[in-house]
Amino acid sequence: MAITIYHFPPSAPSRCAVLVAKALGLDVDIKVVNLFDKEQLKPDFVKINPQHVVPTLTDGDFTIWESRAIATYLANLYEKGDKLYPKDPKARALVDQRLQFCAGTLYPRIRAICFPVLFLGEIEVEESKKSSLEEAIGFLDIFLDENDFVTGNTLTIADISIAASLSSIIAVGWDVTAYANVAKWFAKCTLEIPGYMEINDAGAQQFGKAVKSKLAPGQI
Ligand SMILES: N[C@@H](CCC(=O)N[C@@H](CS)C(=O)NCC(=O)O)C(=O)O
Repeated sequence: MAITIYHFPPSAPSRCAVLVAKALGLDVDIKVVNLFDKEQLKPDFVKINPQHVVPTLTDGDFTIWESRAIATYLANLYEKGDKLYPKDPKARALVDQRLQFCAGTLYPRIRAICFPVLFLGEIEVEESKKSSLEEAIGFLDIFLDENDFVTGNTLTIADISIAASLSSIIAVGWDVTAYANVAKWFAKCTLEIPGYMEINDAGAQQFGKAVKSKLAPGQI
């Protein structure tokens, strides 16, 4: 059955879905939905996903969205081994917790800074939003104490989700060097996540450039 991912490279969640498909060695059809041109609101796409967000995945007649739900769906169905999304309940719970951390804490704090700049005309970032993001990156730094990756010493889909999110704000100019574990882990992810440069880097840079072009100087 053909798998299609509706994708927009500047979107971190969207890059996460495509990176996970790549890490699993899947041959997926990528259909770009340009959010800057509001293509997600076209009737054909809204028919597929009434919530009109990317990433959206179709696998034959099955449709799902939410990047981490896509990641776990793909790993559950198509992973040959059990490293990216371990089957052991405790190891899996830890991956799930880190995925939820990305969905519920890290990514929303990045979005709270970038969305109003990109789409609502804000040119300055409130200090409270900056400190809230610093706090989340600090939590990530603690998760990485004595670990190469966010759940231990093996790359999982949680690393892919978090790296995709964090790369967006790094591309805006956010400095993570004060968080030694995060900086080391991020550099490792750029080398070890399959297809990172090709799939993630250009999109993150495009996102960073778009946000920076609208921000007042010296904001980040
Ligand atoms: N929690 C979702 C976030 C998806 C999301 O908000 N996607 C944005 C781009 S980053 C989007 O498609 N926005 C278009 C819209 O809401 O119309 C996920 O992880 O997939």
